[in-house]
Parts: sequence; C-alpha cells; structure tokens
Amino acid sequence: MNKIVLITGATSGIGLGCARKFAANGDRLILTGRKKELLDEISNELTAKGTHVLTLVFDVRDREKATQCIENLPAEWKDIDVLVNNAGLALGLEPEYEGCYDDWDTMVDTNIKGLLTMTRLVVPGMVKRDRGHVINIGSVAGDAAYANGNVYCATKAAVKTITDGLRIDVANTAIRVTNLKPGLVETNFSNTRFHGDTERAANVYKGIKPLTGDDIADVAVYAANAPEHVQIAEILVLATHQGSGSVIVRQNQ
Ligand code: NDP
Ligand code: 8X3
Repeated sequence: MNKIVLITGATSGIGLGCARKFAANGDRLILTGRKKELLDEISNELTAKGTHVLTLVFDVRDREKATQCIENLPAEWKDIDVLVNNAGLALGLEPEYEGCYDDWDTMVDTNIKGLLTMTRLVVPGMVKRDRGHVINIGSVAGDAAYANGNVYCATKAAVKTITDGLRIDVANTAIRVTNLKPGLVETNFSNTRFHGDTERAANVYKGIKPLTGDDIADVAVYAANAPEHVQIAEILVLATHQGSGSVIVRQNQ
C-alpha cells in the first residue's frame, strides 16, 4: 500500500538508497537533510518518475527547527507511516583515551539525541492512528566494540537499546519497530569518519566487496512491507566476507 515515508539524512548513502527504493515501491516521501541543493536534486529525480516528494531542510541536532518542520507539515503529509531514522555518522578512529571531545559530542548529538528527537516528534501521531513503523539504522558496531570504534560503537549500542525500548512501549499498538544493522557499506561514511581523507577512506573497502546503500534500502523496504502481523525486530546485514564488526577477510592483500 502507498505509504508516507520520512527519511532522515536522505542526501547520501543508505538514506539516498532508501529514498530511491521506497519511491520505486510507490510510496510518498518526506526527505530530510542539511543540504538543500542535494535534496532538491533528489526530489527532481524522483518527481520526474512520478513520486510525490516533500523536502525538509534541517539538522537533526536542531531540536527547535526539527519540531517546527514536523509540526507544520501540510495536512496531506502529516500521517507519516514509516520513519527511517538514518542520519548519523562516525568521526575519528582513535583509542578512546585519545579521542576528540568535539567528535564525541557530534556523534552523541546526532546518532542518539537526533534519533530520539525525530522519534519523539513523529511517533505520537503513529500512536494516535494506531499504525506506523520506525526503522532505526543501527549497526554491527552496536553489537560489540571494535578497536578504536569506542564512542561510535557506543552510540549504535544506544540505538539498539532505544529501539528495543520503543518496541516495548508501543507493543500495545500496531506500530512496528526495527533495528536495521548494516556492516560494511560503501557510502560517504568513511570520508566523514576520516575528516575528508579520501585515501584512508578508500582503504576501508579494499579487497572486499562491500554492501551498498541500495542493499540496505532493499532490506528496509522489505521490513516495511512485511505482513502487518510480522515485526522484523532486528536485522544484521553483513558483506559476505565480513564475519563480524572486526573480522573482515580481504582478497589479494
Ligand atoms: P553517509 O555519510 O553517506 O550518509 C549520512 C547521511 O546522514 C547524510 O545524508 C548526512 O548529511 C546525514 N547527516 C549526518 N549528520 C546529520 C545531521 N546532524 N542532521 C541531518 N542529517 C545528517 O553515510 P551512510 O549512508 O553510510 O550512513 C547512514 C547511517 O548508516 C548512519 O546512521 C551510519 O551510522 C549508519 N551505518 C553506516 C554503515 C556504513 O558502513 N556505511 C554501517 C552501519 C551503519 P550531510 O551530508 O549533510 O552530512
Ligand atoms: C558502520 C559500520 O563497522 O564501520 O556502522 O562501524 S562499521
């Protein structure tokens, strides 16, 4: 059925993959992000294919702006069926005792507090309508810490607990809650993590065929379209030669 799907961080990677895959599924999209020009480009691309798209420009850390955007949605866009809490990032890969305070703050504010803000703004409407689905993009990094992943891993462990908590709190409703945990996905993620060091970022994907944003988006669309009595509570999606967060078998290295 045609749904209204709100995706945070829709300008790149997994969020962009979700925008394209939910559009191909016939859904209407509220695409949010920080980069207006990119959002406009993506909106034009999808609108040309017949998708109804609304774009909202805000940073998920800006609670006031996020609130303003969600509270002032046009009437025909208010009844959000699926919230994809995707916006997030890793910054740095250093031992915890050498970590950067600003990087820690940004990860916590985005990956945990931003996700919570969006949940707090969107889920009350779902509860009122007794329908909806929240898909949080967690990570294999939330299952166990890996070397130098410390704070990023902790934010994704928090996403797991926050997702579990929400699932419990809405179990008396028809709302479904999913923690979708990707492994190694080639996106802008590593460029961001290494503060624009593209060579270091490229090395992350050397010798292994990584997942793509589209691979993860396929799984999100599947979860959102499972029969109504089926709640995909948690899914871990790894590249075939990835055994865990820290075991990656590379060819020709
Ligand atoms: P990308 O860097 O390609 O995309 C991240 C998206 O999040 C961008 O659209 C970015 O926008 C947006 N974003 C970041 N910070 C904010 C913010 N404060 N407010 C609004 N939007 C923001 O990386 P991915 O697609 O890989 O990452 C998406 C999610 O997937 C993240 O939560 C990440 O932790 C998770 N993940 C990624 C994995 C991977 O290997 N790539 C594996 C497991 C999970 P902008 O361009 O403006 O920064
Ligand atoms: C992103 C995957 O393993 O680089 O969450 O942390 S990993």
